[in-house]
Amino acid sequence: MSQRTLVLLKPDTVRRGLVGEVLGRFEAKGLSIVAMDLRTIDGEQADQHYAEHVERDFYPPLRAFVTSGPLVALVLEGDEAVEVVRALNGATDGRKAAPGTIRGDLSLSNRENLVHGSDSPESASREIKIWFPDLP
Ligand code: RTP
Ligand code: MG
Repeated sequence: MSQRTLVLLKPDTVRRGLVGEVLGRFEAKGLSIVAMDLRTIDGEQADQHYAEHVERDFYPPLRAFVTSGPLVALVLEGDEAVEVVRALNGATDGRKAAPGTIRGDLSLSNRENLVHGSDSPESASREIKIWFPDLP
């Protein structure tokens, strides 16, 4: 079933010049870009996006990281897009993520792990509203 999912190419992806590499993997898989924007977010938008994590110990450095520079926000669409993107991204910790995944191939960090993908269709619709409120 065709789905939409919210993807972030986090500030480390932009800083490291890996936007083309990472975006290319999603495109090569067959997912369509429905919306895409380079933007720098403030702490309030980070809190909204990561509402489930704001009370966690790891949140303050995560908040500092995601607000540290421009990121690329995307809506991708395709068959089972939520699960497909999570599989392409790999495990959260780049040191443990399987080779062949974006994080497994390109990240050595548990925080600076290059990408975000919505974790369920419900999260995807919540996050898409936050990032692209005008998207039909
Ligand atoms: P994401 O939400 O970014 O797609 O990543 P995820 O589902 O794989 O991981 P999640 O548990 O939702 O964590 C969100 C982001 O927080 C950072 N993080 N740091 N212990 C730590 O220092 C820690 N744990 C998670 C990562 O940037 C992770 O992607
Ligand atoms: Mg998550």
